[in-house]
Amino acid sequence: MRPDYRANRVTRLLGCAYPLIQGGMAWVANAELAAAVSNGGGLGIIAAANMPPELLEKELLKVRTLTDRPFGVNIMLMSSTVEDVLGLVEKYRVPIVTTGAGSPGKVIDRLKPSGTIIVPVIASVAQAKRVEKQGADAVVAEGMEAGGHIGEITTMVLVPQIVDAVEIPVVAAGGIVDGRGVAAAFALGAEGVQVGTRFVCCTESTVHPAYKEAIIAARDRSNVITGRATGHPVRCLKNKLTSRFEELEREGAPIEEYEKLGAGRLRAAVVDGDVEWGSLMAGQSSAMVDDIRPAAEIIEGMFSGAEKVIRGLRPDTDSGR
Ligand code: TUI
Repeated sequence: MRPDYRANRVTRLLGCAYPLIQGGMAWVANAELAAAVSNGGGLGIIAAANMPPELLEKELLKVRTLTDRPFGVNIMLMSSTVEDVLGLVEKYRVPIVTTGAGSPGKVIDRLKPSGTIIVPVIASVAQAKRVEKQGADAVVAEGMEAGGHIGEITTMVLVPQIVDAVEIPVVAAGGIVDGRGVAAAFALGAEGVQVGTRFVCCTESTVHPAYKEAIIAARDRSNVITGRATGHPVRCLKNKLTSRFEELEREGAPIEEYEKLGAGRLRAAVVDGDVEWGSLMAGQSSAMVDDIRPAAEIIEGMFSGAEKVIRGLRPDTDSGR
């Protein structure tokens, strides 16, 4: 029997069938991906990142043609376009907003009065407590297994601490790709999962095939964290770009050198498929991704897999006794 996720605080809050949020991956999370995830029963997300406002507007119009289910927009708080993004979220009545890479106080103050549901992605207990006080509806606790810009604490250790520290529902992120990961997240007290890397490799993802193949080829030690010296550590698959970043770190190069080297690299990877000099942001879970499947199948597989794991932990439930 399928557990009734409608009874879960996260699905009730987000209005979707499964307590799963798609990661707000810059350049990757467009209308096609968001619609595929929402149509598969999760919450699809369009990443506003540094998108020019007219492009984000196009994506918001497009997603409505592809799904009538709830979806969200991720606001990257380090972006210079935050004001424009807020205007578009209001104009198109986006029901749910996730935030990353900063403190979302201003976003909450601005969007809360119109009823927008706000779910900040955070990476420490202090940040979780702060966003709860600021009025967040739920929180995504993102461990350092995740791809892109990350904190310093693992999912295994971060999630239970945040569950203990706040009253609002906690969604676990970082390293989750299959039923085992979903079951583990729930065992730690999370009421949902956020999944990024796995969806880069879904059929509907418009990411360049070479990027998808790099994730599929990745093994346990294929990831590296660069940029610690800049205060913005980023996890990517190892390539020529990450080796050059490591050299800069050894040399103690000034921040401007990192910025110069990093400019345009994510776009180069996602759009042009430059797997040597592009920024292949991806989580440690890359090692566990070995195929490209439709988003709906991935979601269904994760939750039916989780059920099997949970049943296996309680053998008496299957024995008929
Ligand atoms: O935001 C992410 N992941 C990202 S953002 C991104 S774009 C980027 N590229 C290069 C450098 C920086 C950004 C790629 N991947 N995940 C959510 C996340 N948010 N992880 C950690 C945080 C975070 C960090 C600081 C949340 C709050 C925060 O508050 C700052 C403070 O003052 O405590």
